[in-house]
Amino acid sequence: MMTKTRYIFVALAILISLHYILSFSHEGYGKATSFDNLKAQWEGFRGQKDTTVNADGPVKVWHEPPYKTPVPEKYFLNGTFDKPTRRASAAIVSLARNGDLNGIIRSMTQMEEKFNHRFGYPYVFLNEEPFSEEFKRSVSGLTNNLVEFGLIPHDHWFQPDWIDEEKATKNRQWMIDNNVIYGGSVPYRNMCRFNSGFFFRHPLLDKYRYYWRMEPDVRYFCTLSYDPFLFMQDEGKKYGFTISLPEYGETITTLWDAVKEFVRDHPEHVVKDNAMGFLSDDNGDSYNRCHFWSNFEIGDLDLWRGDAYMKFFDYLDSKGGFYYERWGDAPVHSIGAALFARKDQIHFFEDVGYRHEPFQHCPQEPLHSQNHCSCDAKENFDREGWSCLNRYDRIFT
Ligand SMILES: Nc1nc2c(ncn2[C@@H]2O[C@H](COP(=O)(O)OP(=O)(O)OP(=O)(O)O)[C@@H](O)[C@H]2O)c(=O)[nH]1
Ligand SMILES: [Mg+2]
Repeated sequence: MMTKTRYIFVALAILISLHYILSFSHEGYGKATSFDNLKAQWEGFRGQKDTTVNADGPVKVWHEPPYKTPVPEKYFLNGTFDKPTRRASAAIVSLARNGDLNGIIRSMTQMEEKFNHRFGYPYVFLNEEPFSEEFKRSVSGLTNNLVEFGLIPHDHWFQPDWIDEEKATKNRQWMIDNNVIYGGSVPYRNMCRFNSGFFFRHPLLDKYRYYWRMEPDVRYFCTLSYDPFLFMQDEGKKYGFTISLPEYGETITTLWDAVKEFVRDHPEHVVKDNAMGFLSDDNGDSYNRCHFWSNFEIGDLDLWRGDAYMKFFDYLDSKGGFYYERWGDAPVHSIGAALFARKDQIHFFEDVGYRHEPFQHCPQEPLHSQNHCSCDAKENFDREGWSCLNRYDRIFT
């Protein structure tokens, strides 16, 4: 005799098979169901409290943002002389010009002091021009670990030939006239497009799975006594941030339209339990301009190398918005992470004190004392009215 559970399984199997047969044999059915499905994902997940099962099996349903649960003890080194017993496949990655040397020295000295002298991760520096001997020597001298310097392939950096230069020039002039930050700069646009779609394809990164993005002249305020890469790897995280804020609207006038078009045409790429609630206050209709500030990122390179994001980037690139507007890598990465990773795979590094002018994230007590943070706890972007952390928090409640 069949048990009740078996009946349910058999019925489910028949339903799923029927759905697949119909999806393949009737295009309309396939589109309609997957789009409906998608809409339900955007609308339905907020507030869901029960355990849920997706294609990967049972997944935890969060009742509060995951960062409220302390990082497990097992990731920490305890005594000062405690050595890591294992390491992730990861590197600290920095895009820089030769002229950024002093700023890089300042950032890297802190990176070593606060974290990496204990953990021993390698560095990769990328540039569209060859690094000078002085740059290479100075930077290599700051660490005992491997430091590699890579040249960016021409086509990964410079404005593609198919961009209508007349239109691009006219739009840059409009931005200059309207005081849009970096509105007149082509190199800035090259940088944003490179960071959005190419840095993770550089051959020097092929051997790594995780990266920590480091910019010149940033501050790392606190001691980090655990390995964030192992944490990301073992906990299945894909993207980590410290500060989130709204993007300047003038730089992304048509970005959201392009995102919506992509999602309409490729609903199969949007994951269940995504972070759309971080990006949109009206279930995806409009973009609230919230993004993770990408000058700090700890991420899984495979998120960007995957089919979903690669297709997404190509789609955006084909619109020309990196040059006709001034699409930043921060909103592009953030939208990519929010749609192609589950919301619980996006991690707020609350314990990492960080400053990139003009904003900082300073951990509050007890983290501030535990991690010996050298920032003023009152100066903390999370408390500002226009931090987007509340949008991140609310997707878990
Ligand atoms: N090789 C190279 N690196 C660049 C270029 N422009 C910017 N970068 C690097 O790209 C990253 C982001 O550039 P930033 O100029 O810091 O951009 P931003 O953070 O939006 O602006 P700031 O507020 O000025 O820091 C940094 O790591 C820079 O060193 C460039 O033309 N060539
Ligand atoms: Mg910067």
